Amino acid sequence: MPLSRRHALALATGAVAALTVPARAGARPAPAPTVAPVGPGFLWGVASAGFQCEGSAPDSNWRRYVDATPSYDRYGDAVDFFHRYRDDVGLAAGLGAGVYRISVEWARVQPRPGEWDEAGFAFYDAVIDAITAAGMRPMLTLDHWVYPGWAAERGGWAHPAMVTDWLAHARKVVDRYASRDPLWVTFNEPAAYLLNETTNGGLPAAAVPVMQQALVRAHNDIYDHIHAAQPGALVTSNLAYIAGTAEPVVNGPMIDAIAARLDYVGIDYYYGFSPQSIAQLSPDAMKQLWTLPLQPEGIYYALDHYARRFPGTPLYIVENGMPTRDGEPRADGYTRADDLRDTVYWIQRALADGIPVLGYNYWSITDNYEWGSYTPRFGLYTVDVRTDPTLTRRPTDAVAAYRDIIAARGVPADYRPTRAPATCSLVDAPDSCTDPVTVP
Ligand code: IFM
Repeated sequence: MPLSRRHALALATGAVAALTVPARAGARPAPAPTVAPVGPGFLWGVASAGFQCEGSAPDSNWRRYVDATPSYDRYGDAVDFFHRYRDDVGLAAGLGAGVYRISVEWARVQPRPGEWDEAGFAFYDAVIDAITAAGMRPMLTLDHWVYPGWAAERGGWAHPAMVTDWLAHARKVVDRYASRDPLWVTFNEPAAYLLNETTNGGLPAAAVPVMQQALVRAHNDIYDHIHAAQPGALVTSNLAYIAGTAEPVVNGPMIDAIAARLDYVGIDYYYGFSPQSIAQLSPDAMKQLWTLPLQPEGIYYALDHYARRFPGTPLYIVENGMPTRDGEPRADGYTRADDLRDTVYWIQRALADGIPVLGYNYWSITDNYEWGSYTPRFGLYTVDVRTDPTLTRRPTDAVAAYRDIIAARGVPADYRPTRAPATCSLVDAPDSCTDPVTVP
C-alpha cells in the first residue's frame, strides 16, 4: 500500500515534520454558481523527463537498474524523443501550451568524470531551441532520478563526492541555459527519489538520511547559483503530494529544509484516497498504477494545503495526469478527457478561493517509460512502445479537451465535474470530512 511504504521511508529517515500547516481560518467559502476562467498569465504546460522519453540512453543508474531487473520491461529507446523531439514539441505547441518541461540528463552531458560531452549538450540546445521557437518556455529539471553510471558505480548518493559532482554538472547546465529564462526544478519528487534509490539502487536504509541531506545541500546551493545567473528566476523542487496527515511526514523534512529557497511550490498530484478506497487497494497497487483511485477534487485540497503552508508563495501543478493499463479503458470508466476537465475545474475553484496557482503541467505529452514498465500510460498522445516499431503518437480524447481548455482558459463557467467529490477524502483528512469541498 503506497502510504505505508512512504510512511516507512519517512520513519527510516528519522524524519519528523518540523513545521505544521496552519489551520484554515474559518469555513471553506461556498462555491459560486459559475466558475471563472484562469487569468491570461496562467501557464499551461506539458511535462516529461529525459530517461523516460529520450531513448539512446547512455550508461546511468537507471540503465543499470533495468539491466539488473529481468522483470522490468527492456528500455529499448523509450519513445525516442532523442530523434523525435521536434514532433513532440510541435504536438505541445498544437495544444496551445506555453510551457514544456524536460530534464537535462547528467549521464548524457558528463559520461565520464571530468569529461563533458558537447554533443550531449548540443542535443539539449536543440530541444530548448525548438521549445522557444514554438513560443513556449522551457521548464528544466536538473535531476529526474537519473545520474551517470560512473556515479552509480561508486554508490550514488551515499558517496561523499556526490554533492560536489552533482553541483559541477548542475552549474554547467544553469550557466548554459539561464539566458533562455527557464522555470527550474532542482530535484523531482525528492521523497520518491529516496524510495527509488532504496528499492532499485540498493541504497541502505542507514544511508537514506545521508542522501536526504545531500539533496537539501545541493538544492540550496544550486538555488543561489541560479539566482546569480538568472535574476528573478523561479526555482522549486516538486513534491509528490501524498495525503493529509502523511504529507508533512513524507515531504515535510525536505520542504522544511529548503523552504527559504523556493520561489514557487511545485506539486505533483495524481491519486486520492478515501477510507473505503484505501481498504480496497491490492498489495500490488504500486505496480498497477491504473488501479489507484482518482479524486480530481484532491488537487484543490493539495493546493489549499500548500497555500497555508507557504502563504503568498505561488503554487504550480508541475505534474498531473492519469494512468491507464496499456491505453485500455479504465475499470472505473473515467476517461482522460473527463479527468482532465474535472481536475482543471478544481484548479479554477482554488483560484476563485484566492489560492495563487501559477500554472499546470499535464504528465505527460506522450506515453513513456514508467520506471520499469511501459504498461502504465499517462500520455496525451499514446505510443505502443512494445508493439509499434514506428512509435506513432496517437491522440487520446484528452488532446482535444486540453486544447479547448487552454483556448478558453479553463472549463466553461457552468461546468460541473463528472465525478463528485469523495466523502472524507484522505487527501485532506480530517477537514474533508468536516468541511468538504462541494459543487453548486
Ligand atoms: O512518471 C512519473 C514521473 O517520473 C514522476 N511523477 C509521477 C509520474 C507518473 O507516475
